[in-house]
Amino acid sequence: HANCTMERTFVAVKPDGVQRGLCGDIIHRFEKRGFKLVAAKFIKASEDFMKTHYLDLKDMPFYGGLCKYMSSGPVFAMVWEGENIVKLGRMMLGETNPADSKPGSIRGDLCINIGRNIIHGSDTLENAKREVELWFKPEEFVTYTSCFQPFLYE
Ligand code: IDP
Ligand code: MG
Repeated sequence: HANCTMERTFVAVKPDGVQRGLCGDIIHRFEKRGFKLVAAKFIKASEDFMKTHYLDLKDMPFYGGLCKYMSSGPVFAMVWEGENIVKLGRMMLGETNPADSKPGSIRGDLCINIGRNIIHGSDTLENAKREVELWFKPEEFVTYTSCFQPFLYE
């Protein structure tokens, strides 16, 4: 994998996904694809923290409700690593609206409503960097070698 570009992306199971017992299914999909978990924590974020996370959406009518919902219960926050993971991760999530998400995607398989779409994933490399740094301190990353690597990357 010396010639491929490794990326990191921020993924979080939202409070509805946690309550519905979907953390395992979601983690399993990223594991099975071959991605590498490099940081994870189970936390209840504050409303102010979620306002920072979703700052890009501050002018949207759903911003207030979104930040309340995201801080209403625990989220499972993770950083996953792999080749092209920002784009591939978004494809695994499906569309923002579960109604537009294809079966086989996380949202297309596991949820119905845009305001309860169970999972967050960074949409660009730039936002991934920002979100990873917002949610995790450097010492929260675990450095290890995945034994799968030579079988996942040419
Ligand atoms: P994304 O999560 O697919 O990146 P964004 O447009 O960044 O979608 O919106 C962030 C989150 O805000 C969505 O995942 C969803 O929970 C919520 N959201 C987006 N659009 C609507 C809406 O029209 N009504 C209610 N909630 C929305
Ligand atoms: Mg987004």
